[in-house]
Amino acid sequence: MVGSVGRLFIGVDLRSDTRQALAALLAEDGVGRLPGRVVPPMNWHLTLRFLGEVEVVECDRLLMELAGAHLGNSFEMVFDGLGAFPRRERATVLWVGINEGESQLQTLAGVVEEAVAAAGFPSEDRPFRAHLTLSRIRPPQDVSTVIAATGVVRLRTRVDEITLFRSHLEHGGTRYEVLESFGL
Ligand code: 2AM
Repeated sequence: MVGSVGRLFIGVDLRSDTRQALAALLAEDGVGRLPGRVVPPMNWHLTLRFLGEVEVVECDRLLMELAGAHLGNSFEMVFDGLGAFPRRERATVLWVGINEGESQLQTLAGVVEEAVAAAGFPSEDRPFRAHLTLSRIRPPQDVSTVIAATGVVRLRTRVDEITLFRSHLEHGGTRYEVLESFGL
């Protein structure tokens, strides 16, 4: 069958209690008004691998590879502090970083990359950096003050599955649909 399944990516979804707790923490810290295009809490996730437009056949192969992949054990991760890409003084992405659990996420991203490669996708050359995007900033802005003004954003949660998402670009903004989840 020929045709596109849409714009896909593989990531770590947040449990709803984690989503709420993180939103509350950020609000408490006065990060109510972030610069740029703010990602609404319901869209928060960690991207492990962006795929772009995917054909039906490629998607079938990917689902098979992910289902057979050795994703490892579930683990705990700790969200810890804000940061920016490419740098604070000229930021295009403002994010929440991961402290504990970062190496496991790195390993997981590696396993996902192998599955993606086995499914026939070209390899990703950008190095993986675990982060949760809070806002996308165009043109770039200095976010040093926003980051400095933020108190301790520390939240522990458990990663026990990865998710294949489809992103829908709609008038009201982006909507992420869960296509399939794979337990660790
Ligand atoms: P980000 O969190 O760093 O912004 C869904 O669009 C996810 O895929 C986003 O969270 C984004 O990661 C990532 N993404 C979007 N477009 C991308 C691209 N062209 N290359 C790599 N990652 C992309």
